[in-house]
Amino acid sequence: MVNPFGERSDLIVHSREPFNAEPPSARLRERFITPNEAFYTRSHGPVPPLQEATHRLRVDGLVATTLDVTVGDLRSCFPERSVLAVLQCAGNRRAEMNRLSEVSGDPWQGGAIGNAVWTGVALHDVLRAAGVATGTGLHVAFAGCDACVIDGERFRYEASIPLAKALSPEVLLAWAMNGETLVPAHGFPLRVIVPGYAGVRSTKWLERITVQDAPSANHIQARDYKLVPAHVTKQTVDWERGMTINEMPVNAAICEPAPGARLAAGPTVIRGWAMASGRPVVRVDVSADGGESWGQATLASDDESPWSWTFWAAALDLAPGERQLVARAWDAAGQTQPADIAQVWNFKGYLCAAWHRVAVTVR
Ligand SMILES: Nc1nc2c(c(=O)[nH]1)N[C@H]1C(S)=C(S)[C@@H](COP(=O)(O)O)O[C@H]1N2
Ligand SMILES: [Mo]
Repeated sequence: MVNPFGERSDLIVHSREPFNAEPPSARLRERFITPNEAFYTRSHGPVPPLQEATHRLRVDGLVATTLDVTVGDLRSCFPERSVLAVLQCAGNRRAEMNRLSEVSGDPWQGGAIGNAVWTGVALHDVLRAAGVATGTGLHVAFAGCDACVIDGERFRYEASIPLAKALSPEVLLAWAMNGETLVPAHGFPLRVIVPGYAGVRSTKWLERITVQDAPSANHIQARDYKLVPAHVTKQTVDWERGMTINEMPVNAAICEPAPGARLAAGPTVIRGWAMASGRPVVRVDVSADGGESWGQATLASDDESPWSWTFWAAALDLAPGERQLVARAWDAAGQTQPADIAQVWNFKGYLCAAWHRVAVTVR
């Protein structure tokens, strides 16, 4: 099954092969834990047909003992762990950047994000069992078995993270999502989950983990998913100077009402999500006048996991006219979001975390 959403008609499909699709924002706000059938999918190539019984994972590189294991071996050798964590594409909200000036990549609206309970084993347990090397400057690369084609180049998917993050307890090799076996589109039978990092590091269809002294040289790691300044173009980009996108910035989105909604004057409730990659979201401000004046939303606090998102809601009293609703979140370090898309625009359309603005008509 390539399309894990079933026959839902409200889906925003960016491409069929590979299958890239997101739910409308309002669907995301229905449940704090995103149901599997409402969770975006983002793949660079076709979903590989894999079987759990025969699938093998190799752990090699700077380890004392190379491991070659099945998912069953992982289940029986290591304690099971679960983490509630957001998975978000680095290109989420990219469509808003397109309105300023065109960016490359699928025009994700606000739905390339979801919050799920991931279950599997801790990566650090597996790395320790292999006798992982110690030292600074080491990296852990995750290879999938899917073949991607980008700019005419065909290659296996691979991404890496620093060893220090790989040894953090929240990083999992996961086989289940919200208590159900992963479906093929989400990485069956085994994927990496790197809470707090952009989705690109969470390799699906995992077949190899390599401990090495440099980041992966793969296209995905070396010539993509990097943040560059606004003046850099596809023609002038020097990928080595780009910043590797790992942690995601504090961000918030209005899920309801939808852009272009027609609302009755008077009290209206606006709702959305906010997240800050491991730091608590401490405040969400909302405005009904484009950011001239602000009030505070109520947070549906979540003590369960620092990797989860936060839901928020606010009551606004709307006067008739064209109104611009705005939301911005603050994290526990007192950091908030930039006001304008122009401050964060980049030709790849990554990390769109400017104030979220939704235009509505009030009568
Ligand atoms: N093997 C493999 N892993 C992958 C990808 C991919 O194309 N191939 N896409 C990555 C990207 S860019 C994102 S945002 C997440 C999306 O995970 P999902 O489809 O389960 O939502 O998977 C990541 N892992
Ligand atoms: Mo992504």
